[in-house]
Amino acid sequence: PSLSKDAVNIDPHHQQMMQRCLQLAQKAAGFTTPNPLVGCVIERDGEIVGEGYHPKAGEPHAEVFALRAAGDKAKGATAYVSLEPCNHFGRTPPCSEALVKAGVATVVVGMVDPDPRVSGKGIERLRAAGIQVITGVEEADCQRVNEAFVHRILYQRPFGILKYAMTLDGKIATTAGHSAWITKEVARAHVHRLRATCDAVIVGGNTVRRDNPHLTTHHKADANQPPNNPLRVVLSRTLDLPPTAHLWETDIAPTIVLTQGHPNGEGQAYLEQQGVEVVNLDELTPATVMAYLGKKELLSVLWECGGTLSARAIADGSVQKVLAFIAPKIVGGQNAPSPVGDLGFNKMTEALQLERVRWHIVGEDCLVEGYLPKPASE
Ligand code: AOF
Ligand code: ZN
Repeated sequence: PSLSKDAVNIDPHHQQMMQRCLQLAQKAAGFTTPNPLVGCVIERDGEIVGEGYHPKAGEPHAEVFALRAAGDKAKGATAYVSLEPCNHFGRTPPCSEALVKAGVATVVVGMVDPDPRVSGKGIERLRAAGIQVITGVEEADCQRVNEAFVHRILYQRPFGILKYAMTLDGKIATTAGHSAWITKEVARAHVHRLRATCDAVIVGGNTVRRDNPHLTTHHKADANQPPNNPLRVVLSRTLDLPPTAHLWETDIAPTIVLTQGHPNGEGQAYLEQQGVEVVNLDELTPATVMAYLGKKELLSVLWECGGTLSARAIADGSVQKVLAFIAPKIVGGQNAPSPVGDLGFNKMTEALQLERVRWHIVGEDCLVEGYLPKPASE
């Protein structure tokens, strides 16, 4: 459904309240998969009488928490929600009915729900009950907060983020392969926050052999809870992997090794003994990996791999967003590795031009954030 036809989206007060919804929604970042991040604020006579957000799949939706907090004050109030209220019986009953029952007068919606079970029907139901509905408030920000959810709903695949750190001269390691550390603490803390909000981190066998990474997070959203580690995923055709690696420490975080065929029964048995799950896919490519992780209902994955795999992931449409950290240092080296391997381009005009680019200063380093252009087929 088109948002523009009745979008009243430049009222600064509405925008401010919607930003508050997004702030609430993001408290649960990394915990709601496969569900979206949603925040809700209920306001009456210029006073906030209830707030809520969706904490976790299976738990009540944002609107329910906000309505509970508002109690009788919801009558005649305005409800702000960052995502269209649902109109279906899923894990929980429809929020549209809850809003109607509570007697709210107005609902301000950030974005239409792309989920075909809901899309437009929640808004329709509210209007049919005589509630005034205003849509498209801070829509771009609402879309961005739920970009992974939206992508998975539309393409049945997780949203792929390629993250790398390189020197000012475009190297991710020295010629000898040494890479710790390229960026400083502030940028590294940023990566830990990112891992805490992604469902999986992917590397290739080469990275395990060369860097022995942990791929865990030190970031704690809640001081009383353990860090929210992502699923660690290794792609390896040969299963020729080191016998000891931090990734096999599965009491800290789960690890899956994805392979193709049955190349190495002994290697597989050894990994399984360590608690690593080994999965044989018919064909091992970034796209088949994304399809597999999509079936597991993951929303977002972080490619933290080397240049060969990152080029393949870009080429087969498994990367939607790029996060490139750039450290102001020069390491040199004709053969020192760079973040993206061969894409088969000959002319500079073929280069992939990132869209919606934003530049951030992160401590002493820089972070460039942007989206890859969608392939013509999407
Ligand atoms: C949420 N939280 O605050 C809102 C959602 O499986 P269910 O019953 O929890 O329904 C999930 C769907 O509900 C989700 O895909 C989205 O379309 C809609 N709205 N979901 O998890 C919320 N408002
Ligand atoms: Zn709902």
